[in-house]
Amino acid sequence: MTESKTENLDVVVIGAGFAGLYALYQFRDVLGLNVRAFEAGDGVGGTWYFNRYPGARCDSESFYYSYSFSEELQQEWTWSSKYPEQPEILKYLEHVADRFDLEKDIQLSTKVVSAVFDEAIAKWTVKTDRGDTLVTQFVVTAVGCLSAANMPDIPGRDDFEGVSCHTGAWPAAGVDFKGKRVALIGTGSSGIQSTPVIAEQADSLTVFQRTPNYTVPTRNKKLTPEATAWIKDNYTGIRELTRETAAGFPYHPIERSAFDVTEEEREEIFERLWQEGGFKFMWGSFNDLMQNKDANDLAAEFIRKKIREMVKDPVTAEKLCPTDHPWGSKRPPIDTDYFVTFNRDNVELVDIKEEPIEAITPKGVRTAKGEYAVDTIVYATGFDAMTGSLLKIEIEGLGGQTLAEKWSAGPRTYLGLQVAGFPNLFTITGPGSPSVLMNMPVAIEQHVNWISDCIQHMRDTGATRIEANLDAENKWVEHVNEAAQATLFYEAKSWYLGVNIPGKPRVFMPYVGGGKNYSDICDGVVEKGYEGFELAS
Ligand code: N01
Repeated sequence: MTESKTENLDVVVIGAGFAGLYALYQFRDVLGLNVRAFEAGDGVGGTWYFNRYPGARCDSESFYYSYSFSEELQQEWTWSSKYPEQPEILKYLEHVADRFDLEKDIQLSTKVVSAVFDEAIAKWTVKTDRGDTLVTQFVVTAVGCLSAANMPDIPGRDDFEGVSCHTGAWPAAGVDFKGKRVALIGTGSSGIQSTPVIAEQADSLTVFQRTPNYTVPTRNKKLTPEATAWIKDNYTGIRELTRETAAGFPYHPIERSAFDVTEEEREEIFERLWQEGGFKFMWGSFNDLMQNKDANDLAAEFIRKKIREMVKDPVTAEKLCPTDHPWGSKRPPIDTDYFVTFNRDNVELVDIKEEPIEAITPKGVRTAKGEYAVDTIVYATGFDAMTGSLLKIEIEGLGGQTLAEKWSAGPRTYLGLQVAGFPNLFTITGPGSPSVLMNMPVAIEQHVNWISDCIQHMRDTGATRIEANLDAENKWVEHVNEAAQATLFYEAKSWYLGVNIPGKPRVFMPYVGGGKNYSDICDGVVEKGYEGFELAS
């Protein structure tokens, strides 16, 4: 515990990952406010600090999965490859913290435990687990959408005598797999990225799969000096395009249905994008894959065909073929050598729909068919997404209502930015905003800029308090639901819907309406005098 102190601030930022670092920079250096950021990790980086599992890398290309706010920063930083690994992205974020002298206003190794709104003074009292008390006009959460690790409650989990680790809370010292028998539970993006790397290092790897996943090759490659020079020369246009598109990628959307072309042309398009690798398979192919099940089936079958070609054992190949949800209705992973890893002699796939996990024993994993003795268990079991990290903090708004009470039937926000009943609290990439359906830095910069403009507007007009209006919030929640229901997203048991967490309300949390459309809505709200918000002095 550090010495107890009370500070008066303009803004408390919770988190020092991509969102928190930029928020601190923007509020402190651009608006000139008195800001302090609190970060649970022992270093900055958020997601990229905690997700150090083997194989962790970004699924968006480096030149657009990065900040756009500083021309100097983007000119001086050089990415090594299209999809850099976690250490490089963490280094980038450390460089940003250093370059903009952010660390002096970040308190590391500190969790915010509560925030209580005092109506009389229109300020928040924030407390940390290190005994700090802060009185602040604004609280801005930058806690990340995927940062509350989900450790499944499997009987006997704590009795395991070997090493257990979660991909989203990976030990900073690393995990040595050499000579070890390893169990890996979970086949989402994290499990899919780590499987090939662990398989190379360990004596044996047993992958416990509950739901097979569609994944498309990454085809990572080094960025040549020519490619880097082109990117740096064209950053202005690249960044503009990321703000003009639905998913925040700098590529023009394809205006073509899967049924606008012949079968041969369709195969050729899928094949070309499969060879190119990455998310282009989704947004560079056809525009109806997430709306039309028949179109989606064609993409899904193409991927299943590839799985059957790559995996030598037909029984294993069939187990790896997803059939119970449309492609893309769960966040699609991209991979490096995932499926071919199951051709290795030291890798085994266990389908836990066939043989459910009954318990973790002191020696390994016991399923309905027997015990798998292992030395290490890797939980690649995902996150309590979008709301988990916010609800870990005891946030108390007007009338003593807590955020947990307000969201007991699922998150309710206005634009994913504010919650009625919680004035002067802003949630960067909060539920109800495009957030995880976008290239995150683009979503983050748009939110931070909007909040920053809003605070500046309040200063200019003498307002001291802003709160989302309940009616506007209700209409927005309805709109978010309707938008999702018009897509195939509802057909999967995904973390987008909270289905991965027992007891969590089933509510589609991100806004599927698209980044550009969403930012236009946010701008329109400002143009209409912060329509749907109540500002007061
Ligand atoms: O988590 P997930 P993740 N018993 O929730 C299984 C982002 N990300 O960490 O599908 C057995 O996707 C679960 O099974 P099922 C990205 O947005 C980004 O992999 O629920 N299994 C599933 O297979 C991603 O979507 C990047 O049936 C259990 C797996 O665990 C998000 O983070 C890299 C279980 C969890 O998959 C989350 O990905 C990595 C249980 N009790 C992640 N509980 C980059 O861009 C869960 N599972 C770099």
